[in-house]
Amino acid sequence: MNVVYLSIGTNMGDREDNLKFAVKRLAETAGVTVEMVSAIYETAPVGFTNQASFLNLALRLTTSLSSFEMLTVCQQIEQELGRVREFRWGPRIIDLDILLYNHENIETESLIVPHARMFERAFVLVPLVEVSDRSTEQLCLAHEALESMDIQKEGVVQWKKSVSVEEFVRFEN
Ligand code: PH2
Ligand code: MG
Ligand code: MG
Repeated sequence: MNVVYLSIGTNMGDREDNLKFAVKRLAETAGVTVEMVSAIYETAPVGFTNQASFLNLALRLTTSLSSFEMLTVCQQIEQELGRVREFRWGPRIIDLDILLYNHENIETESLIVPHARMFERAFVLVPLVEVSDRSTEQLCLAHEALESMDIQKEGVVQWKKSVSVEEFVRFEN
């Protein structure tokens, strides 16, 4: 089994429904088991700041799928929610990013793991540490980055407490 961490973000439409739909679809995917979902955070936009605030969460899953099959699953869910790619770091209905895939380092045109900017982003690290331990070097780095940078305050505020995966799966839209 492969252990995978994802980050999900949204700042368009009904943001909570978008997150719920995405987690539900992941949980329903053959070969994927969503193990734990973080709380939902409301986060100030990073990169391009003149846009609405985001809701972000992180989750841990186990899967028999390869990293590239996981990427395809993520892209399919983005398509289902009608994501249109406008510009880099711009507003999005949903964004599913693979943060970690086991302890692997992957550098290809379509997929870079660990996610290139994850260690600098509070909106990624705060939810990630909630669903992770220090079992691999990359997770150790994530915990340490969060502790040492004191970036909790950088516009990342808990918006809704963590709930069980079952609660996401029950979601109807
Ligand atoms: N995603 C981005 C760019 N900026 N800012 C926040 N707060 N949350 C995001 O998910 C996010 C972002 C590109 O993927
Ligand atoms: Mg992203
Ligand atoms: Mg993305």
